[in-house]
Amino acid sequence: MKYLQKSDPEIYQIIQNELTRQREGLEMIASENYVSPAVLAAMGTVLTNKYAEGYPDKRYYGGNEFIDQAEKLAISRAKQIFQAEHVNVQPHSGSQANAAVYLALLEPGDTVLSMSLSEGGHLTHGHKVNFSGQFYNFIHYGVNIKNGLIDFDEVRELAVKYRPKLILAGASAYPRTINFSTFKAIADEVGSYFMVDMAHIAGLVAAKLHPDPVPLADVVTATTHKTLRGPRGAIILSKNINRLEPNSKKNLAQSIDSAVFPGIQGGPLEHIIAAKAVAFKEALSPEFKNYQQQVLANAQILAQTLQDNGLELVSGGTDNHLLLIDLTNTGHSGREVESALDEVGIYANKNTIPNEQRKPTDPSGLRLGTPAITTRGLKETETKLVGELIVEVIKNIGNENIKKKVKNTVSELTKKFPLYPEIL
Ligand code: DSN
Repeated sequence: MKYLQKSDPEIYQIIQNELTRQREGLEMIASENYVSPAVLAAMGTVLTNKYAEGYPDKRYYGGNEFIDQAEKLAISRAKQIFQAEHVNVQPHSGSQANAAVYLALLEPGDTVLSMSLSEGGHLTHGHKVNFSGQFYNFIHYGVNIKNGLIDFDEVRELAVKYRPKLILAGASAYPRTINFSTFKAIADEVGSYFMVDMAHIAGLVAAKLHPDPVPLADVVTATTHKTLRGPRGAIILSKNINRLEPNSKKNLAQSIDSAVFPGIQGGPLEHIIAAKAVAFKEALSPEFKNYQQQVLANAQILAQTLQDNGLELVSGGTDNHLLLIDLTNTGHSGREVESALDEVGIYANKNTIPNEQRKPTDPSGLRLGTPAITTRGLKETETKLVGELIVEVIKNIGNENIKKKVKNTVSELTKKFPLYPEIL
């Protein structure tokens, strides 16, 4: 960093300010995490200088001897984690990964069945403002309004009615276990491809603490920076490497690879791919499983604390790393609460809830997650305290003295769990 400090003090200072914000705050955004210093180090390397369009041993540029070694290591480690037949580690993001799968499997206008964004899905699962909703004919299922669980009767009814070419499971704000076997049975019944976007739960799947979609789905996408705790990016896992795709000379894995490059991306980010390899090595360690168990234990105590203090959770609790507060009875909106928590150094995000009656920019819910605070070292006792602080802010949203008190407690707590002490 000393080179940066000298050559560009402005950007250096902004990065330092962000480091301080991260150190002095409690990160409760369910999709965020802190990478290890080793992952961070791999990202800031000379690998960023290299063009490597193509795949290992089949590049369009010379000089890729070491780049190939890094990418092959990333692929073999990801295969080992997920017992996958084929892995593409090049997608720059979850959105790119999903775009590549659609390009590989669908023609424009084809029908896809997925969870709606407002009930827990994702923008790239066919929302009308996203490319996915503009190029393909997405039909959406949601959750049962009474219990907040995926409504499989509705999924099956829609699948039988619309005969989608692809059924997509996976969510961004669903606090419960996803039953991939039932999705697979429905996909088989109607002859659809079955895709899973496990971005949020990839770390839990890696640690075998969530049912594994990999043996069931044709294709699985995952971001690498959420529970998987790697650099910002994504991977695509695919199977059926011996089956040729309809009207194609390619098998599924080859179709996915061609869709990523040259389909939607050019040169891969090899510094990020090296950092993915480092994160995958970490995910193969016994420590990683302990970490994921603690993520779940912390989510349980957080849910319990919020409920004990009168807050309502969508679906009545959580099975995974995230939970969704229905703020309707508090008289406050998600936006108000997000901003009040921001003031005290607790970071969360406003979120729609099932059957949302408000605007998406100011919805009725707040999403919280435990991956980042768990990486930081917080266990049940501290997570319970965090839950109590969140309740205190929600119940005293306009009270500056209480918020000041909460901010001081956040500050004391974060000092006990220093973040990146090795970075000056
Ligand atoms: N933006 C991510 C999330 O917060 O869940 C999904 O891509």
